[in-house]
Amino acid sequence: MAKTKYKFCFGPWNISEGQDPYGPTTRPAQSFDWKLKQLKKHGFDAMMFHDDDAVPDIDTKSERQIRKEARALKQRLDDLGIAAEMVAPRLWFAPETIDGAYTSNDAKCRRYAIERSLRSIDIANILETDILVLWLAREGSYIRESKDARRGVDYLVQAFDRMLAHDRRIRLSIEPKPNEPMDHAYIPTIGHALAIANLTRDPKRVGCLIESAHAILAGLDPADEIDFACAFGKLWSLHLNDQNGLKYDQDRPFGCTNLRSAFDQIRALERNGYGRHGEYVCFDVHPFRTTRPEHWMRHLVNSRRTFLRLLQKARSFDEAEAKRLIADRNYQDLDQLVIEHLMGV
Ligand code: GLO
Ligand code: MG
Repeated sequence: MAKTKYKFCFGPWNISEGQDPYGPTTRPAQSFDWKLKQLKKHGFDAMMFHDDDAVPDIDTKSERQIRKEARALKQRLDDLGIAAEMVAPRLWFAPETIDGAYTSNDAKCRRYAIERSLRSIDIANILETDILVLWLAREGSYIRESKDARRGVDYLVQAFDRMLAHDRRIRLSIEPKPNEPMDHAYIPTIGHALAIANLTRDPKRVGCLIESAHAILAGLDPADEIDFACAFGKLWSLHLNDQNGLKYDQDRPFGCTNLRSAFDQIRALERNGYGRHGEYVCFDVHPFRTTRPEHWMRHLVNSRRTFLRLLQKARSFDEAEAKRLIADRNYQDLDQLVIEHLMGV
């Protein structure tokens, strides 16, 4: 079978300015046009969009205005030959989402979250992508007794059903993350995402997105998460990055910390044929705070470069020898085979 030719993307938020909870930005903001140009220049094919990346200040705009601005953006993307990989409602900034979005205790806030998601679907239609990514940032609890997690599931299903009914083609790609900003999230793993899909009106249009760092934060192996999602035919998007252990979400360059795990993630993508039906490899990575403006694209360029180098490693791995060692239950030498292959000796 012909080898998969992977397509790459990132989001405008991945060219971030360096602020953290303890200090301000360390780089001046770049314009959206600059980001689009960089994307093309560095061999990427598509951009991911939050709803308000596509239509800034979306909450102040009418449906008509939102559509008009989305159409103007589509024209710009077409002129530059850039696709939109997905649209994601940003449901963690507005005052209405302080206590959660779809699962807020306040009915008005829940309505806000659903309405905003429907507008995101309208934008996705105009940008010609059928993927709505749902990173359920504030769906969870800080204080367990403040929420009813069973009701939380019902609210999530109600919200997903509204989105599925709004558009017959849209597919919901749930991005699980176990914590941050919440203490505990309601959909912490791919298993949770795929289980809740079955409660919706159209389970086959509810799938998932795996982010390497989020899997690591959940104490899971990202490669196994990939295999699991693919066993259901439900891996529709991917945020590759890296994470150094159980601490704040780091969004480090792909492979920079867990090189062997990155190799295993690529092997999992390869054996499942990820990318053969138009799926993209997205890098949800951020520059280190120390990064100078003139080195601004390096984290993205390097992640893509590492991916392509590890892809060669995955494709040149001695599968016959691995098979022989597996048959002999000689996992010691299988382990060493992998290590030496990665070391290039
Ligand atoms: C944060 C998430 C975030 C989402 C993005 C798309 O931890 O990874 O970056 O991927 O907002 O919805
Ligand atoms: Mg992500």
